[in-house]
Amino acid sequence: MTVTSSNLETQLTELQQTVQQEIAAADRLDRIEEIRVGYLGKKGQLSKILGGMGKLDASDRPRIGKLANEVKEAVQTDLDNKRNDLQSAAIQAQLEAETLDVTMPAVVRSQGRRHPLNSTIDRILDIFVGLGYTVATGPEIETDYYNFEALNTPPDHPARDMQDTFYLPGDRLLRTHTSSVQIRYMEQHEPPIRIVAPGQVYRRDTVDSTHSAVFHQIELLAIDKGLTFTDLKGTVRQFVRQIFGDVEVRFRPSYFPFTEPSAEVDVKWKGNWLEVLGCGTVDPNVLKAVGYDPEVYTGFAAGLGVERFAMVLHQMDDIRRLYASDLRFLRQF
Ligand code: 2U9
Repeated sequence: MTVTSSNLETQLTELQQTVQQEIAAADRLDRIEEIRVGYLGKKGQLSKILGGMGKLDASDRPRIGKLANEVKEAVQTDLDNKRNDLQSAAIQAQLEAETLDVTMPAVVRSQGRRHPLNSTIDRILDIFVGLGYTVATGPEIETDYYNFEALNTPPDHPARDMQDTFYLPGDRLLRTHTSSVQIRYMEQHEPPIRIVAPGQVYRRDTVDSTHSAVFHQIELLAIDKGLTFTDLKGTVRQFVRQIFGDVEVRFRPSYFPFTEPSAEVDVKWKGNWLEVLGCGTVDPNVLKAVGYDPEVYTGFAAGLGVERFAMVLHQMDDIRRLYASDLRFLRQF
């Protein structure tokens, strides 16, 4: 095809129209770059058209050259404008996608918390660990030996009655106190011993507002050379004051098969004497049962009911609330 100026003019105007349509239709930024390279690039359509310039009459060249420049600038401007439009639209879309509605109601996640029984156990154990005691645990299913016999509880003792203990088939029973843990521990360790034994215990009690067939105890035991009832009193006083504050404490004589002498401890709480634990000097028969020489070693022990402590500390009137899993109750703690 011969190159004429009108020919080139037509090609240039057509090119401008085609590019403008393509630019108008472009919907992505990389498409803009494709169009630019395709038309204005070194090997693009415009260069190809201008390749024919050399064959033009010299008199036509300035006019066609000017027209080519105008087309190029117009296309470049269109490309720039469209690129800006697409970029703004992209930023706008991103902003909209990332918008935070600060007025939206929060998602309320309910938070778990310690059960009052567990927090009471932790509080009590922390005090004894602070006094140098080690936490010891043992089985809830026990033999008569570990639950009664080794603890100087004779076969005719009322605690052994079918009415008071849950017996299982095969000479097994559900432990009625955690004292069996201390017997097992003493069998495995030589004095000096300072242990605290928390755990669930079982008694055939009729359930009411202050009794449960399953409850929690914490018992402590210290065995060493030269331990006396005075050491027991000091330890109990220290413990009671850490739990209840600066209260009056009173020791009343009592009886337990595994301690001699034995005492019950009361604190003056909101104007009344309140029994909080039992304790005593370990009976020599218990020491003998685990192979300790009672002429060399003495010791003291104490036991308390965790539910009772939790109820006193949190002013609860019914032990059954501690097992009911009622969130309206538990959320108070
Ligand atoms: C060994 C020797 C002695 C543990 C003791 C008590 C006194 C006591 C009760 C408190 C309320 C049980 O939960 S309760 O019903 N316990 O009064 N417990 S002395 O004496 C021991 C333990 C282990 C080897």
